[in-house]
Amino acid sequence: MEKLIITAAICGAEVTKKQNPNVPYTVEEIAREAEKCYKAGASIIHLHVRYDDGTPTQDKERFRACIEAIRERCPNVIIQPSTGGGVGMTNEERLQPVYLMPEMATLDCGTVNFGGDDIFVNTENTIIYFAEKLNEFGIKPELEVFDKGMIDAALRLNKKGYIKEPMHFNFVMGVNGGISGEPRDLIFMAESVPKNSTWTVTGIGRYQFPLATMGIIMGGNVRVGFEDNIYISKGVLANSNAELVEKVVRIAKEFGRDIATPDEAREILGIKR
Ligand code: KMH
Ligand code: ZN
Repeated sequence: MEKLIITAAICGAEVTKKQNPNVPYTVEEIAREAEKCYKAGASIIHLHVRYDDGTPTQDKERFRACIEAIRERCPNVIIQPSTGGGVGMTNEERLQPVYLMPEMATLDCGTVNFGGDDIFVNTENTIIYFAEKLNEFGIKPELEVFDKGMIDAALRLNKKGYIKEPMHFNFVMGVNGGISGEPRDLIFMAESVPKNSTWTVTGIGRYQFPLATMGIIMGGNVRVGFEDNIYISKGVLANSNAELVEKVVRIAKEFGRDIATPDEAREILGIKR
């Protein structure tokens, strides 16, 4: 089995300090959390950025500041900016970090309800437009799929040449409106991607560690972090994203799965620097 790639999604666009006071907002807080996660075993930082008051933004200069601050503390970690941003942002807003030429970025593969009146919109034309931008800049996409139909959408766009192989999927499971996070759901998702692709699993809320454990056993990879879950165990808030990463490392050790360094993750994902 390949080594385990751990991604830390340290702040997202929706979770707030009201829910967990340790959610990072400022450049300094984001860089500190990223460094702690890297030291704990994360090889990828999935990055959203905020203004100091917590407002989510896709502002290119804010991304630049956060990326530089993270690079100062951990020069080799893979930084994966979000092109999803926050619900309701325009395509051009969302695409801004791509112009900083990161080695990786997300590519959301369909529209999904996010609870209440929130809809995270990704029309087919949006997906194609974003895919072409990532191709233009040589950025490795992480294909964010919130449901099985989004895998099928990605495979169709692969056939049409918009998404290149080997594909790397992120199964985001347990979002209101997306696929649930039961064991049968992960098996269904993992069996639905081509054999030459790689995948990581993101369990939302209470699904985080059960799905992480399954991902470790099945030969997939794992994402944890405050974007997806704020608890280290039932009802107990995590002090840092790094605690969540450390827990994954402990589980992986129990099952004899070694942890990938950033360079090993690049090799596994086919990222050329
Ligand atoms: N915040 C969500 C609306 C991504 O990073 O690409 C979208 C999201 C997906 O988080
Ligand atoms: Zn995200």
